[in-house]
Amino acid sequence: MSGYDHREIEAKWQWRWQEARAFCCDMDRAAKPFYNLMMFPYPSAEGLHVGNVYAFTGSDIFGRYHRLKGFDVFEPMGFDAFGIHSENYAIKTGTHPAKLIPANVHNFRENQLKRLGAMFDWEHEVDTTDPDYYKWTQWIFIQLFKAGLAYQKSAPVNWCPSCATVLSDEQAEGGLCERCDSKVETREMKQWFFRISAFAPRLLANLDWIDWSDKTKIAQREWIGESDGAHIDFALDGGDQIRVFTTRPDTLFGATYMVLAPEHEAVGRITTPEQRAAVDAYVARARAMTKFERSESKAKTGVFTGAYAINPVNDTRIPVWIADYVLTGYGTGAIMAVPAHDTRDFEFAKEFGLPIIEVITPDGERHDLAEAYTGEGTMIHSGPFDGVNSLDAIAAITDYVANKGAGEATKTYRLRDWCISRQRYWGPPIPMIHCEKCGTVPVPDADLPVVLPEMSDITPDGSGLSVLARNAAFVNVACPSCGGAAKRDTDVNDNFLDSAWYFFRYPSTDFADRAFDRERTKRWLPVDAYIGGNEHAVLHLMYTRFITMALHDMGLIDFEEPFKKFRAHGLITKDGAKMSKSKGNVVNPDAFLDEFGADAFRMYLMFLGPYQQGGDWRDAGIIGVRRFLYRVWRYVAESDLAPGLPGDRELVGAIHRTIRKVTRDLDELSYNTAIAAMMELMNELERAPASREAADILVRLITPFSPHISEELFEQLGGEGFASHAPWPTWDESLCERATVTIAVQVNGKLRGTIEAAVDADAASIIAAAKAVANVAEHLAGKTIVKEVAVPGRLVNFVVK
Ligand code: ANZ
Ligand code: ZN
Repeated sequence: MSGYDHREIEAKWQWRWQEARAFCCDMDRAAKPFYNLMMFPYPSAEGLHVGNVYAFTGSDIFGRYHRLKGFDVFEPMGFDAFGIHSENYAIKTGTHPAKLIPANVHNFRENQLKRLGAMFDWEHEVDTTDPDYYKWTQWIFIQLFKAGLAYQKSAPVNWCPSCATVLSDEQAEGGLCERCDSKVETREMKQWFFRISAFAPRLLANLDWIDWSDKTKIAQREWIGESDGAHIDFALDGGDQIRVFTTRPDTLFGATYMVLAPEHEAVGRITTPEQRAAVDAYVARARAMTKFERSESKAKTGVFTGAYAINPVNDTRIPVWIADYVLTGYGTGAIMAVPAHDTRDFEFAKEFGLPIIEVITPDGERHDLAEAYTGEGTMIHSGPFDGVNSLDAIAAITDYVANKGAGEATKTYRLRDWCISRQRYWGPPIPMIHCEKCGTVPVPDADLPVVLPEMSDITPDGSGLSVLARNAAFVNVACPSCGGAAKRDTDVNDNFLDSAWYFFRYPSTDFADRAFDRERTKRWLPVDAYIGGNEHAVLHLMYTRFITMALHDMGLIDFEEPFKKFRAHGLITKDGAKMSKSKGNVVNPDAFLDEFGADAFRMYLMFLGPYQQGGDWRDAGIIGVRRFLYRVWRYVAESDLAPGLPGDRELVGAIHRTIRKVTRDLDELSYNTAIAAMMELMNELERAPASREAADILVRLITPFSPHISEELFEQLGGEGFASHAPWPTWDESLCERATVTIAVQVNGKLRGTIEAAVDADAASIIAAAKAVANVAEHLAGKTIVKEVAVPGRLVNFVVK
């Protein structure tokens, strides 16, 4: 592949772009700002993963395409460098993270990211471990605290014994630690929370209009978990009142007992002396189980409290039980049990011999139920509601209860508050001071950042106390409010807070005195396009939306959704299998960058399959793409180019159709089909003498995918400036139409008419067109067609009887 030396070309253009600041925007004056964001990486010691390169390339292509269409594209990059991931690695290797991380960042930036040919604007880099950055992470924490959105409470939290820290619900999905896969335990601990649950209705409602990947929206909807139902108040004998949440108010007449979560605050109060010992023992046992164990446990267990409640619609006295199948922290932590129509209640009632009363019948008959009937039907045993359809009874009974002052319609959400404190070292210290006299006081702005102190031993000791608690010089401080002796909070933030606001910082990195500048933010945000992995659907992407809404409500910004468009990319496998270090099948980007160059690497990654679905990497595949680039090179740089477009009308049509297709595919991130179209065009072009204009268009079409070779060829063609800045080619719709031919239409071998059809129109379409010709239709009328012969481009013959 003689003249195409990717090493020389790629180094040359990377250097020129940097020299010319080719991808820096005028941050204060850009007329057509387009903020193109990708998920910034963890600077791991292993270096950039091919999955990172896949994500970045797809996003960069989108950004480059918009640059070519005339937008001022801002494409920043940075490092999500705090967090357990880095810290665990540092502990394992015995290198302090403060040493390890800067080296990793350097390697990522200088040896890897800069070679990818992306339009990164390195003048706006962020590094979350930089005190100039986390000063503002802490400031945001304080703003949330002042707005009542950050609070401390003692609660059962997810505890990872191996990471020795608490985790958020999102990081402990399914009961396993997101970082190390250990089984998560439940511990009662005092922690900091963000009040994300208060935003649940808005987080849900906005999903209806934001332009995001469906799979991401689905995951968020499920995680928010809205349930429509009612609160119903049950009076207890002793004057107490217990509120339940139910999605089935229609079944209220069938409530035969009540169940409280073992942790319910009323349990101690209402338990009768005779039941006390059994209840206490059960509560202790339930507390020791994790909520994942509780939700999975099959056998129904529980204890009677000795108390009775009154069903507000029929004044029946029903017993109050406690059982671990009712969870604390969801709904009200108390339920009315309707064994006839709820599966769990049915099993429980059978186990403990509690009454089962059928109130909905599918067929008007009464049944001896062998299992709960959970469907709809006609109301029975329901007083004034008998005979009503159960679906109508939902609203009717809710109203009835509301009129009696015993409840109301409501919605409940599964989304829990975000547990934000971590008992670890490698994160921004929580900027709070605890004073015996003044309570919890935020660190004054002038004292930010609270710098993470240097400590040589950062191993968590499993006590539940933070690493920082071992540092007396850090802990002891004067109270900002009264000046008395006080103590710093010794937890650090969850590293998901670092990444929940980084896109606010990028445009404003040059402002030392504010987290984000109002004008800059107005110009550049919300982000126009964000691309990243769907594994962050309920973590990062939920948190970013929460922080944005909170900042909006504080009046600091005028939008409440951070990303106009979000697309989740797919995952790539290696020879059909998931890539993993243990299998030894991880594709190392460096080797391919060296051997084939960034251009071929980028294009091959995008050619693996539909970008939003992913694909399978095969080492051999990249060779084909590399060969295609060489063919482009040969056509443009090593042929005698005749001026203008090719003389052949068909070829001109093919060129215009390709421009149209590639453009439309780029809009949809359908990169693999765009590449296939360019390859097909190459086949066509090679059949005719090379043309200058065709060469020029080809070079511009490949620019977003393979920018270095494109720059080199653009220069050889005498282009002004950079190919990366040249206008995107446009197509002429009239030239896209395919040339047509006249096709004879025969009936039993006799010419009965003609049609005009595209040269390559297929048999089915020309047969259909032929039947529509009036004279042909007349000769077919009333006859049976025995055979249809179609020779595309030539003739159609119908054999009839
Ligand atoms: C009576 C009833 C009758 C119920 C019936 C269901 C069927 P989702 O859809 O998941 O929101 N529930 C309420 N709070 C609970 C808690 N803290 N722990 C366990 N279960 C709880 O489920 C709502 C239903 O789950 C509620 O409606 C309640 O049982 C139960 F035929 O109330 B239902
Ligand atoms: Zn004080």
